[in-house]
Amino acid sequence: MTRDLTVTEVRLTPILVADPPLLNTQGVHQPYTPRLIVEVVTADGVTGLGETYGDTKYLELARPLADRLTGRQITDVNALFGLDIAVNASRVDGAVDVGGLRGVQTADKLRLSVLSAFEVACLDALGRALGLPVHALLGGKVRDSVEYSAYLFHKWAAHPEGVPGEKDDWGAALDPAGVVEQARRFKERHGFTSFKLKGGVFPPEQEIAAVRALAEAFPGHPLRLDPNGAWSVETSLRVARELGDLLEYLEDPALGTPAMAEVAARTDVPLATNMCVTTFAEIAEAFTKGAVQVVLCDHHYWGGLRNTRQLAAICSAFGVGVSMHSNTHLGVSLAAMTQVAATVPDLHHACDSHYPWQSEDVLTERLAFDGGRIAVSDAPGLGVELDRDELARLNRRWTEDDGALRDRDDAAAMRVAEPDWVTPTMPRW
Ligand code: GKR
Ligand code: MG
Repeated sequence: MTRDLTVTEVRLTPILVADPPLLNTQGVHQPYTPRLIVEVVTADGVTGLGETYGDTKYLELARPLADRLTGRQITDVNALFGLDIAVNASRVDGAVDVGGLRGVQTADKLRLSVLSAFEVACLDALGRALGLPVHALLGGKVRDSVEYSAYLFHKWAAHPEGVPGEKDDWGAALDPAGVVEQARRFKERHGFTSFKLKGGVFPPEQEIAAVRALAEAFPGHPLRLDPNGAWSVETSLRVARELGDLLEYLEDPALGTPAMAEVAARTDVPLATNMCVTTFAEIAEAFTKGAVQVVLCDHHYWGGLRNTRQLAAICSAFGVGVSMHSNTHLGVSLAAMTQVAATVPDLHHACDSHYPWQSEDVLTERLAFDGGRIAVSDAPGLGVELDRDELARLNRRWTEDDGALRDRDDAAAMRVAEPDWVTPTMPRW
């Protein structure tokens, strides 16, 4: 049977998704975070789904891309990456991404972050049209489930008074005991056996104590600590000395490749990053200097599932490990992460995911962690279905917002509680 794989429509739906008050070195998560859902519809009426960051600058780029994609084939993914989409340079604000803690911001990276959602949507549509899972389009899965780690955060019990937002039932975690309690709940609810603590929030001594408490409560479980570059080289080395035996890896202790290389040269603790190697252009320097031992890929900003596989191949050639970074995301992205992770042979660390923190989703059925793992779907495409009512509800929230929450800004959210808060200068400690 001949199929018509021509794209007849691309729907872009910006949404605001509830997010708990999770603390990081820049501030705190806002009560709602912006995401963008992309739907690519073919002449045959097949719809493919993609998801990416939903801040204004991503949306502005997605709109012309949606127009350009219409009329093309969903199989034309390589050409999609060649489409000439002008990036508004004023939207690329400097060397370090303030809100997202995701490394350098370049026009190309912004473009790739948007393209990735279109790539995933095309692959989902193609898989649905052919009756094949996305992993089959990427060469096939090499595992039946993908392991994720529990992503622990210091957090407040609730967003500041007077701030609209959804309640969460995780409670506060502002000291080592609170972190251990949170980890217990992650384990009870989802079966995770590997834990990552977001650091850079409290002075290193407190975060060292939290990791020690985790090691005592969960002996033998892999542990990681990620202060998002908040420490100097000397502080990083001190933490490495104190926690060396307990850590699977230390994630972005110091900011930037030169500092990471200096730390790496003076410790045996492996260093992971989603901040100093976030684009193909950054690989050569970091790998030559031995700055990182594990790259945490994020298919959004690396430019999709096929680029994720390319990155994994490069890492493997250099003997560098690969795993996955995550930012606040919904089930469409988790399904995409799982599909591609299933195809990467050298994936030896549990991937990160914020998903357990998201009480809302746009799927008819939430993806479930079992023993900390997500089963790799063999259903056509990504194997997930859109809940249109929920999509519309979250889009209404975005439409009704006065603009304050349409761009993630963790420092602004922190200022609600601490009016004098300014984005800290790194290194903080
Ligand atoms: O969501 O607060 C957060 C994280 O700090 C996130 O923004 C980072 O990009 O999770 C990320 C990381 O691993 O650095
Ligand atoms: Mg990180």
